[in-house]
Amino acid sequence: MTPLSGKPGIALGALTGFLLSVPLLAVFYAGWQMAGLSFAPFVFFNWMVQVLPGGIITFGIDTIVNIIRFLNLGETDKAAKITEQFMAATSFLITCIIVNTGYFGIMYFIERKFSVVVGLVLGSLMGLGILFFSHSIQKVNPINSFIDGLWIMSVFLIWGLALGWVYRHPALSSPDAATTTSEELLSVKKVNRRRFLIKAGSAVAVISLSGVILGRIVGNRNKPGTLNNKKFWSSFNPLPNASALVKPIPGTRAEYTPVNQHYRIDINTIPPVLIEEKWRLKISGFVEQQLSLTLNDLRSYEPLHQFITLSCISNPIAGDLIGTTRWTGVSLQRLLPKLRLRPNATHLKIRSADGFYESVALDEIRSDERVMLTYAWDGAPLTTEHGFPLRIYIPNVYGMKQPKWIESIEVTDHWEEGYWVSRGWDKYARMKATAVIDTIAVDNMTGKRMIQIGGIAHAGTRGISKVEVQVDGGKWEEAKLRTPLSNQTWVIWRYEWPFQKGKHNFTVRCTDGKGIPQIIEKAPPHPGGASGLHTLSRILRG
Ligand SMILES: Nc1nc2c(c(=O)[nH]1)N[C@H]1C(S)=C(S)[C@@H](COP(=O)(O)O)O[C@H]1N2
Ligand SMILES: [Mo]
Repeated sequence: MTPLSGKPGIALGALTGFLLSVPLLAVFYAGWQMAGLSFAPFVFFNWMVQVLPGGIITFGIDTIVNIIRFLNLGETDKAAKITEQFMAATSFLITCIIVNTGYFGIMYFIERKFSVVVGLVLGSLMGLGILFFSHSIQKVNPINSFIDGLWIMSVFLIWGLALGWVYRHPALSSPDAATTTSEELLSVKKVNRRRFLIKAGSAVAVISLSGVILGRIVGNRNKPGTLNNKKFWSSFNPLPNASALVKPIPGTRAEYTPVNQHYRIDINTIPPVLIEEKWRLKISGFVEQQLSLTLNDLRSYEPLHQFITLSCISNPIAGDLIGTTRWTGVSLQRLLPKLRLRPNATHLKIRSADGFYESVALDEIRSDERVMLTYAWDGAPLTTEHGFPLRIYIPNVYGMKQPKWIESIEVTDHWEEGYWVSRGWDKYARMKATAVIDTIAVDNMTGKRMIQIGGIAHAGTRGISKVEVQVDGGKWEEAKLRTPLSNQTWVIWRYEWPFQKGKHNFTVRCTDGKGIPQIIEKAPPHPGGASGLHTLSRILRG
């Protein structure tokens, strides 16, 4: 379409929108990687995630987890984060292209000489929008929020400026019916436009590539203390069940999960980075006096060490969103006298740097010393991904009730729904008993010709009293149980079955420490955690 006014059309709006938003993305990426400044696409995406209704998000998470498992894309949590980051970048790009096209539309009605002014107005609106999102999701960055704000605004203003300038560029204007006198002039115009677009495209490529390359190089150098230089407890100490007689079948998942292999699930595209020196645990509400504790204050209490299996409620049967390590912290029971609670206090509302929250009953804390403010995993301070500097441990419930990156505790006189409960997940989120086959050691059958089957069973803090295996729908046979790391962790089991040629189905089930069998009925993770039996088929050849 050729506007009569000679103004560039909508299609050019979309094209230049693409050309302008790619470097925008790259510049934000460089700022994030090099200086820890806000990456606008993630701010935008995280805000959308928090604002959209829980049902849509839950559906989104389930879909992503299912696709990843279906396509066998590797570790669910890592693949999910990458998918999420990809979605964030794409939706940002698309939004920018739409805005850009909209601008070309608006300019239809506005004199061309105002193009830069309108571009700047649009840029500042975009910048303010991102600032607003970043403020409302309480993203905490080490960087000074004034500098961050300045950065976001400047980048968007420059973007707006570029937009206005590009719009006005003579090469983009359409041949005007009145001024186009000959075919020749028209083709000169076309050539000019093509030249301009090629030049602009090259500029975009250069800016974008340098942004990404700079970001990568400098970003990798700036990465804060990676895992290898940390002192992990397990590198120097034997596990408490090291001498247990029942050994795992090779191929069973590691009984003790290395911290860098522990699954990670949270609502953040990039985790909040808190600085120990600046961080305080603020305690307010129904207390005689408000408190502000440092991490060292918490470390000065006698530490409690607990071997714990944590599982995400989104973990499907036989999924990998579950892990076991040694948690260290201060029992909340021990801390209570220090809080000087008022008589009407009944609950603690725990709030995190990312806007996540959960409330815990004081009754539960008083009756269970295991409820713990945790500051170390495997003997080292929590990593950024896993909630540095402080997270909570609440026995027997899924991870959705256990905030990481805790910043404050408000003492209240009532129960409140936690973050995921108010988004449609189970109120209690009590861990369900599940048993999983990790390995059927088919090629390990020389010698005695026994098929070795092994895996884990888990029932929160209720423990596991029995695991049984069934082959081809036959009799349920008891597996051997390995002494667990603690009664708060999963249990490793093993079972041997005399070799028989052909295709066979292996099914496993468990009974918790209280003698209650696991739920056999299949249920998806939403809303109360997955249930059902795990079955694997193998073809055994002689
Ligand atoms: N602040 C905060 N804490 C959080 C979450 C979150 O999104 N934000 N996610 C929860 C969920 S759903 C799970 S499964 C666990 C996962 O802990 P991990 O990532 O250390 O394994 O953290 C929990 N704590
Ligand atoms: Mo979770």
